[in-house]
Amino acid sequence: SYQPSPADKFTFGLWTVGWQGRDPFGDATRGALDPVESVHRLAELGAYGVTFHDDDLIPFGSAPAEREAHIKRFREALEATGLKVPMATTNLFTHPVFKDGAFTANDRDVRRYALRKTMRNIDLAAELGAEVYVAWGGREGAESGAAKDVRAALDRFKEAFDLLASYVLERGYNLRFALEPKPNEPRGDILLPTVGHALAFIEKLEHPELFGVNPEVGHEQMAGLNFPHGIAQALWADKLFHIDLNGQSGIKYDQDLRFGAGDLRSAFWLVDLLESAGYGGPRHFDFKPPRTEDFSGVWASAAGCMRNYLILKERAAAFRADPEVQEALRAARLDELAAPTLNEGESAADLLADRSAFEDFDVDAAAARGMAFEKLDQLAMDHLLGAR
Ligand code: GLT
Ligand code: MN
Ligand code: MN
Ligand code: MN
Repeated sequence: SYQPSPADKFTFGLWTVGWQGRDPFGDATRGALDPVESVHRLAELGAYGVTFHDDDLIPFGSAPAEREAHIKRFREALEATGLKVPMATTNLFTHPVFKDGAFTANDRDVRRYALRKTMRNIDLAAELGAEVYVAWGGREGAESGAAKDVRAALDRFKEAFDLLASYVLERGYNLRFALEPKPNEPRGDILLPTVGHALAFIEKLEHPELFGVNPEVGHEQMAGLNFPHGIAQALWADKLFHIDLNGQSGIKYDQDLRFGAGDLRSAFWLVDLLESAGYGGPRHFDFKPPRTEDFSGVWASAAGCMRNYLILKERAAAFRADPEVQEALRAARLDELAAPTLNEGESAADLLADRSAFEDFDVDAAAARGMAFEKLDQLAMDHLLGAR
């Protein structure tokens, strides 16, 4: 059966099931959801944990006593259900003060305020046991050219993350940061638009070891990119600190569909990759139950995310275990790709001396070899569709 349990490590943002359906063209279609109710519902559905923005839990502008009361109720719900908080993040995009961004806003006082807001929530994240702190720079960007000096903005971005890293180290928190790329929306163009941009940026920070990525399915697909390939590179770089699972159909607005909706083949290869690579982090859903749904639709959508993951996990395992697939993988020479191109200890001089590599290499015969990829991919398709 596809019944999720905490061992599956499924987590949900409070803002996902709690999304009220407000979009640029229409008002909310659902009422507010009490975070305490979300915790209970998600636990009943078999989730492992919840994640939050400061403002999801504590309404923006709450007085200190109210703030404590919200945190207390939330803690009690966590204790009652056993749900964990593996990740937290900061809302640096809803309030109009962040209209030109937060860490890279042109206004220096806004940048200082954004740092303070983040540091305060980092304290809470650490208190609640979170080990990953996500940074989605949704409004770090621009709509027009001269409005943003991108090189200066990247200096400010680095300054912010260097400060936050030193803060976490000073406080002795067991917390690492995961940068979440997105190409556009809500800004016309957002800084660090893809996984690749984020990985390159991280290497310029004072403490690159404390930083990884939190790629979101739909965000890479909005840029027309292959999500499993981006995830593979993040894994290869040891930088997959967290992941946002959802669904997207091609290059258009950020759909945030439930996981498995949208590009199903990409979802299959993603689950195959995460499971075969032994990714140990939470399977975090960042989706928006469509605004057509009432609350029963919200919970059906949340349950669907987990169910689709588990179905795909089963299909991917069946694909890998199928002897015909293993033979097809050999025919496609995946084992050869896994072997180093040079012999052990072989130098450039040795390669130059190897006539079989060049002078005697039969280029035409090699060019004529078929790769046998279509048969392999059809086997995958059969497994995905339940036809094998
Ligand atoms: C917002 C965004 C998401 C980010 C969240 C973290 S908030 O919903 O669309 O992709 O992951 O700030
Ligand atoms: Mn996300
Ligand atoms: Mn999204
Ligand atoms: Mn989102």
